[in-house]
Amino acid sequence: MGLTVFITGATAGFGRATARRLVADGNRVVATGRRAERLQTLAAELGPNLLGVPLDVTDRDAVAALPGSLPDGWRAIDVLIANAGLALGLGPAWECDPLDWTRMVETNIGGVLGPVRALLPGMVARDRGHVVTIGSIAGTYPYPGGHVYGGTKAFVAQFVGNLKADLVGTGVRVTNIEPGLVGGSEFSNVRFGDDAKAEAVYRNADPLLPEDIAETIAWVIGLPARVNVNRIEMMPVTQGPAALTVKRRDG
Ligand code: NDP
Ligand code: 8X3
Repeated sequence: MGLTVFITGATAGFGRATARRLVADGNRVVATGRRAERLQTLAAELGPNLLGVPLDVTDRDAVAALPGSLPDGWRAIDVLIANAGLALGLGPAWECDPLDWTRMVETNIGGVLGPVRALLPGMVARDRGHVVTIGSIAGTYPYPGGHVYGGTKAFVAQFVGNLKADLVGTGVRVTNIEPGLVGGSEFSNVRFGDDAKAEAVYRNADPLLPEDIAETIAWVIGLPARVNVNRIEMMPVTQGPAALTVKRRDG
């Protein structure tokens, strides 16, 4: 029998690609996000194994009401994919809008903690389940302009490690997937608020695609129940870490 999977941020990018992939694999998916019309379109495309539920992950009451607020038959979630997230801006820390920092923290940290806290008790009680979070290489490798975005993803990586420590001895698994450059999503459009600037990020770079992330998630949740993949770092072959920088005062 297929799994019941709950995805945050399924209206675009990785979340939508993962919903498509997991339904095609014979699972049932609760697809969430703020843009209800996109969820309706996805439900029309994928049929009865896709349940669209509008949800803002920063809405604490709505998140805390999970899974009881879901329809009968959809409440025993086997897999949570805590994917919703965003970066805002790429300027230096001292020039950014402090409200952008707040939104990143509330979405990328609060928006992971809320669904995990709401759905984990059921998984532990059933002694089976899997929490998959979407971190980023930005949580490991600092880069100019990454400040709070990278900080939120570092939080997610450490949180998942600590969850693993709590879950030892249960049948619940936890995995943080940490991608690098991925095109074909709205990530950079949201970050820059400028489609031309977003397009330039990926031009001639042959980035990863959302389907590559979906493939990785499908693999990791399909492994035998004894296997816990703690973290996966993935980049396109065109990307690598930069050397440390030294700014000389003379010359
Ligand atoms: P997209 O912008 O394409 O998708 C982001 C998704 O998150 C959308 O479905 C959006 O839905 C949802 N979302 C944003 N804010 C909220 C909110 N408050 N409540 C509910 N849903 C929300 O980006 P990606 O698919 O590229 O990114 C997915 C995840 O992967 C993010 O966590 C991102 O940080 C991470 N990531 C992305 C990389 C990349 O290069 N693209 C690389 C590494 C990690 P809606 O607007 O409808 O609410
Ligand atoms: C998204 C990848 O390199 O823009 O997490 O931070 S990056």
